[in-house]
Amino acid sequence: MYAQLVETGVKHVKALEEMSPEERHFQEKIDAEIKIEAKNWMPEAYRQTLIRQISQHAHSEIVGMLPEGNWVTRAPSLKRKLQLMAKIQDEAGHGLYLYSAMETLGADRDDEIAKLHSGKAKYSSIFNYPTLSWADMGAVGWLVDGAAIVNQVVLQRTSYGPYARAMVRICKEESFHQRQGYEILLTMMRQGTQAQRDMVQDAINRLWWPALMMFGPSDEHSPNSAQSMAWKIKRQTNDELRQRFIDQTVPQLELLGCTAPDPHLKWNAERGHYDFGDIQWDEFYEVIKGNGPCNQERVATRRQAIEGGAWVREAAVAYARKQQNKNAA
Ligand code: FAQ
Repeated sequence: MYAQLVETGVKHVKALEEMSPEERHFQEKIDAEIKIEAKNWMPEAYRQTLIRQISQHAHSEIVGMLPEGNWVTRAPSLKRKLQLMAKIQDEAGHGLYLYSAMETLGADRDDEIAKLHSGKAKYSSIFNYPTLSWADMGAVGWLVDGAAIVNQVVLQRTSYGPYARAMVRICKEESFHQRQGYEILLTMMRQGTQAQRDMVQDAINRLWWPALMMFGPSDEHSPNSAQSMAWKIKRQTNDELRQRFIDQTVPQLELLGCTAPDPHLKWNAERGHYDFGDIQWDEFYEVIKGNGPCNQERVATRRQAIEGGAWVREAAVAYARKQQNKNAA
């Protein structure tokens, strides 16, 4: 697959003979599955690719708290509310590990967050869709965390050590999120009223395609994949991961007694995979350009949170300074 990507020439990937001795040594380490650590030499483009991907990933975790935060005050029971709050807090933790991993590459957290707030930085397209009913809390956990796991399990083997290690704990927590989401949906389907079952199907209808878009553009239109695969930042391509997600999700969909909004979704015995219909890539590109249903609202909420919390940070710094002066006296 990697060779195929190089052939499509999406972005030029240097062959060994085009590399400087330092670059060749670096690539040999990668090929030998030796992790790259923060203080090791690395090509500047490798560093920048990681800062781009890890910061986008961190922003996704933080912005991803917002669609679920929308339902904390309206959870149907105390138990559901506690579960949802625990999940949202986990996502905040994931953002913090990832910002820390990004800082090991020399990036400045405040600068990267400022890019998010000015609308310059990307974060996962999925979080620009609204969460309209309680069933969306189940569908987000099942489909969105489910898609995130498929992508992140592979990232546990990414070539940059701090990113790979952050992924180990994140994956454990995401599996809990995925199961709690699925359990919400199963409960609604098996113990709920017809109106609740309809709500589940409606949530799946709205979130199915956006969940498939989380894996990014198809391989032939993915400018970063060839180089990221060569550097083993990515271990599998966008399309390979998307197919894996579909293959493992359809049996769960059937167990729920629901359907996907895709008339072309069908098991293909010859390929050993599900076939599926065309993804609306125009919609994906509009969303990542900032024109999705909730982009403006999400960025505005983040900006408000950072501005509203400024006094807390200022007070903490003033208090630390006061303690320092006291200790010095
Ligand atoms: N949304 O060349 P590629 C979660 C951009 S975590 C927005 O294929 P790459 C947990 C891409 O950045 C979800 N933008 O790029 C949770 C690039 O733009 P650039 C986040 C997208 O990096 C659950 C351009 O398109 N997970 O959900 C998207 O090689 C519930 C070209 O694409 C991660 O970030 C998209 N879906 O592959 C939290 C995982 N797809 O920067 C709360 C780590 C692509 O060149 C609640 N990231 N783009 O201008 C990755 O694995 C990769 O970055 C990909 C994209 C696979 C997302």
